[in-house]
Amino acid sequence: MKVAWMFAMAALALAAGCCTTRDFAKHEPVKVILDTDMISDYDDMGALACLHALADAGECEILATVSCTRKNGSVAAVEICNAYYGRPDIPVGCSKLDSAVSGRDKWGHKKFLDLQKKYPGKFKYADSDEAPDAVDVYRRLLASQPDGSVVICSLGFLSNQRALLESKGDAHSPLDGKALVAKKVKKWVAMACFYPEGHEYNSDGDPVSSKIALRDWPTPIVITDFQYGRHLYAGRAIVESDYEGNPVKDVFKADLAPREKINPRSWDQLAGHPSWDESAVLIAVRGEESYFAIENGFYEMKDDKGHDIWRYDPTSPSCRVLQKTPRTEVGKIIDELMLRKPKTPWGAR
Ligand SMILES: [Ca+2]
Repeated sequence: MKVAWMFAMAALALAAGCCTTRDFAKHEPVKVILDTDMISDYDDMGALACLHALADAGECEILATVSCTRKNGSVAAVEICNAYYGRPDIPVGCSKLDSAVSGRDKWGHKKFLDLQKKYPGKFKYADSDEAPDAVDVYRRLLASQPDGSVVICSLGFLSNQRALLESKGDAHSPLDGKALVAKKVKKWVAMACFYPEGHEYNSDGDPVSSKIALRDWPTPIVITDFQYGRHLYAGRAIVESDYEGNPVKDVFKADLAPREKINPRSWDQLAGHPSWDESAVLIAVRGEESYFAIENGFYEMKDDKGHDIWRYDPTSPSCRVLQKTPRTEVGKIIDELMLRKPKTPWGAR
């Protein structure tokens, strides 16, 4: 088994090597604010793991990690992952909007709460509502960064983007939210929406906020939608690894369907779980043209219930991604990143 595992690791490294060792680390680290839900699904945790691995490689700098969901263990799950990767001091925050999705009793949330039992002392905010206001975190970090330098990567509901746009000038900056975003944000990469037309979980959860955020955002938006990530699989490799004390493995192991339950129609497949959120992190750090074809256009929300529509327009600065590199190859790149061990796990020196 161990020999088979080593062969599997070597094959993954070989498959991903052509893409991980090329020019990605040559550019200045991309400054990223990650916005996650961590309430039910767990591709968020895979995405956060990829982001830390890319930070370890010098490809990005993680400015902040905030939650768009409330009254749950979302922020603590993020803090535990940040601590595991040796970055316990990354600023965290949580939405304060009444319309934000909230609760500890949602499907799949137990695995995030279980992390608090397994890793005591590795988090400050057992309940996400105890964390600072995500808008204040956004405004503080954005105000402190060079103009046009920050990439926002959202993996969940669009509540924080709406609240940020509607924020007023404060001690961090006299600019209102929209002006601050226009000045500091290079682009917003969002895992959201169902194109060319339909409904999707992230854009449906707080639909009025989605509509406002997508309508009023003043810089380019890159959308990786439901359709792109649905058949992009990763995560089996870390579940079947011999890693111990790894919160990313813990979360994937809790919910990934076992091999014997896989069938052609199941959500999970032999390679793992749909990697919607991991695709957003790859786009945020390595760019939308790294492994993806892009189609420029505009998004539209037809109503206040999250009905997504994509309008093709080659003159638009915004785009959605489509397949370029085969999804099986992108999945291997994600697995390789998730399997990288932290430079300084739990901050050990
Ligand atoms: Ca998510």
